[in-house]
Amino acid sequence: MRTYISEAFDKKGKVELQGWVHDSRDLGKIRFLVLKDISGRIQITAHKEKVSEEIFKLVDKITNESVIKIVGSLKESKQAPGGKEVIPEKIEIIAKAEQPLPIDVSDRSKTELPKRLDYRFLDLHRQKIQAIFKIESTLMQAYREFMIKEGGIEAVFPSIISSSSEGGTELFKMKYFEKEAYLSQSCQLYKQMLACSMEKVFTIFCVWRAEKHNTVRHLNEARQLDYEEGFADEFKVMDVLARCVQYIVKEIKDKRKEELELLEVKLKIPKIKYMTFAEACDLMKKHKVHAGKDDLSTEAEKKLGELYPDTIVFVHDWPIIGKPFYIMPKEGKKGEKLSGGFDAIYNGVEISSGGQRVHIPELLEKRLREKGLKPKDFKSYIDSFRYGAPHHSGWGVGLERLMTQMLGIANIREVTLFPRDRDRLTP
Ligand code: AMO
Repeated sequence: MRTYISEAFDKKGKVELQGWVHDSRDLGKIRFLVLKDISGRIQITAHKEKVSEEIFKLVDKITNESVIKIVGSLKESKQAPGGKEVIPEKIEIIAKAEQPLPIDVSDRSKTELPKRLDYRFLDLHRQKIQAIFKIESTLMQAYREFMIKEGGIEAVFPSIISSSSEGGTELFKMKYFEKEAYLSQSCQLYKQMLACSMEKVFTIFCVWRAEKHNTVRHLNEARQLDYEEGFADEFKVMDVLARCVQYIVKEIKDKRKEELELLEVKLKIPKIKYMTFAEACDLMKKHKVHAGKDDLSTEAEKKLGELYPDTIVFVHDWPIIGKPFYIMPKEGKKGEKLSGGFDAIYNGVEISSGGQRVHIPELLEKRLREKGLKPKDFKSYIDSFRYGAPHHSGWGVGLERLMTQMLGIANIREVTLFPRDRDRLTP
């Protein structure tokens, strides 16, 4: 029966291990292999005098990253990492790895990201890369746990839509029998409809955006953590978001210590800061940074990250002109045309946007027209607010953005298993 490597360190006698050959060394009369599986690594030591000739020869032939099954006895060893090694008695090559490997998968790999992504399946043999996706898995689990504790209902929404949910641009068009349809830009309209009956809803949703630019912060296929709550204003849901990210970070700190260490990341539970859009603009003026007019500029987001490190900065009371049709307009103290919309900036990048929604059909029709969209294309969405729909608010967090900002990783592709960008459609 197979023993996982981490468990072998607590055992004595004979074990059967299965895994990948991470490395090999030839010291003449001694040959070493490093075997790895999902639980750890162990040294396999073959002395010319202590193993059969057949095994000694076979060890020589095994290429790095090949999959092997090995039966051997465990032996205490001061030199071996972890204090134990395995003396092989039987080795079976389950799957030979062709040589040369197309990318360097050693711990100190120097292969550049685009090449690594071409061979992502092999890149995933690396401990550091696995650490990223183990953390991502814990992030998603923590998100679900938090939301369930909060009383949320997890929902699944359609990925084929008939009209834009985030404005008229950036849609991937597709043929849907005799009709034209689009890949979903967000689950915005559906989560709103659901919050108007089930109050607290959440989902992890895949979104498609046909943005032509190739940046380190954008993907054409991304994932969002979405939340929507009935009877809530934007301040209520900003508080939910603040606690949610703090919970996620705490869970990762507790459950992914080894992975964080491997990635050399010192995670801190984020602090929370609130400011209005006008206050953010004043702050930028003071620091001589271009703030942006209806939207915060990339430089302004970066500056907020410098001024408030390890902090989620909520910028609210956003000018309505800079927000989508579904965001509720509101008037500022001096009659400014503001909104119930907000953005959340974390370590210099927007990780989320959200706000209070328009739940009044006539106002929604007006807002759609103002954005150059046709109310008739949104009939069922508008109708959903005609028969008893409370005010409601929500947000969407970019899963990959949260990962990059939490781990201090510059390129969003690094935290995406199989990224889709302007140039990349495989693997
Ligand atoms: P928005 O379009 O701002 O809002 O998206 C929400 C969050 O998703 C992430 N994100 C992206 N990440 C990578 N690549 C992209 N191309 C990309 N686009 C967006 C960002 C962003 O903050 N429905 C609303 C949310 C809401 O109001 O509930 C929405 O989609 O982190």
